[in-house]
Amino acid sequence: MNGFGGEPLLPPIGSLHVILRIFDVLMEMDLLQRFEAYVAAEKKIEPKDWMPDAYRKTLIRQISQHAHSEIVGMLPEGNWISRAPSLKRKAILMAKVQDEAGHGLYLYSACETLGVQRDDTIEDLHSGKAKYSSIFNYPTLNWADIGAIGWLVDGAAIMNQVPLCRCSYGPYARAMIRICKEESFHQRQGYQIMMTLAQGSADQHRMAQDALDRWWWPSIMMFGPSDAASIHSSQNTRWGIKRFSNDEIRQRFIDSTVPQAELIGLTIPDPDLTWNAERGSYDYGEIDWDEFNRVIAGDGPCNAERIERRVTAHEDGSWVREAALAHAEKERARREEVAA
Ligand code: FAQ
Repeated sequence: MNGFGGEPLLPPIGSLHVILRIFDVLMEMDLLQRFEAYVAAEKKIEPKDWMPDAYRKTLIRQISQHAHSEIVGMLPEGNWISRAPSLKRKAILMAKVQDEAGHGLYLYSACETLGVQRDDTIEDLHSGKAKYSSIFNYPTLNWADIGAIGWLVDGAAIMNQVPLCRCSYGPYARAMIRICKEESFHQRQGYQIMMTLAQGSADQHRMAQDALDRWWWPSIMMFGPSDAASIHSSQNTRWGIKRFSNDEIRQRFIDSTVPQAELIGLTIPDPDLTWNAERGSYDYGEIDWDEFNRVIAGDGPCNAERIERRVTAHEDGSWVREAALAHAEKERARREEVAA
């Protein structure tokens, strides 16, 4: 293991157990101080650098949950590939769902650089031990929901993820750069669906408004608990993982989305939404935190269905993983034969 930026760690000295222990503690304190200074100087931590256990743990937690969200997030949209209203819409949606799979793969890979096995991470999702974004536990009832997901859910994802491009952990930050570029296409395709519906027939306009009514509050909840209730925020901000608080990013999302709704003639379903000229921001109504807590505890409208679909897909795909491993083994044996 290295120090930071590839510097070697000092070798331990002394032979007595107690001296070694004291030395270990001092070295750990020194490393922690140097780690925090390194992060504060906006330098990236790389997989082989020393890092506090809690930093590694919180990154594994966040990145794996993020990966699970991308993969579970394919399900509500995947439901609509066969029912998209035109060949063009079908091709676009298929590409988007494939992008989400790609995001999941970059993120599982970033997570593996922290020393966890992908199989274990996926098992944590299937057993209910690991969370994934609350938003994907809501049903997609009609085509307008696909527009609302792109516009609001991808829009919220970008708002949260652009700051993550500056995360102190190199592999996560780099993965986020590409993911954000793709998410901004997703947001635009969703908004374009909503715009088409909102400017279409009266029934289509109603569909768009109904989708906004159902997806608005769950989208607002995506940013996580209020700052007062957020348990990881202060430490993760200090470590350069989080750049803005949950409430700050939620507010930015609301401020940028309200004019987009107005532009296409839709109404945000919040009677308390008012422009606060003093703050230069919208004031908004009370979020139903009971609903949020129920959904993240596994009791949302689609939690059971989503996990069941994921487990079945994983089991159905076992032959692909076995074939890939057999192929890799064959290639390895062939290379050894040539080298011998
Ligand atoms: N859902 O102390 P905090 C997407 C949990 S990707 C479920 O504030 P933190 C792309 C949190 O994990 C969407 N659980 O936590 C797409 C923690 O529980 P734990 C996913 C939530 O980490 C679009 C507890 O509450 N994006 O949409 C949620 O500082 C369309 C306390 O919370 C990411 O994962 C929630 N909404 O801040 C795909 C971005 N919120 O772990 C398909 C990366 C909070 O102690 C189609 N993650 N919790 O058991 C983050 O930025 C952060 O983890 C936050 C939470 C901001 C989500």
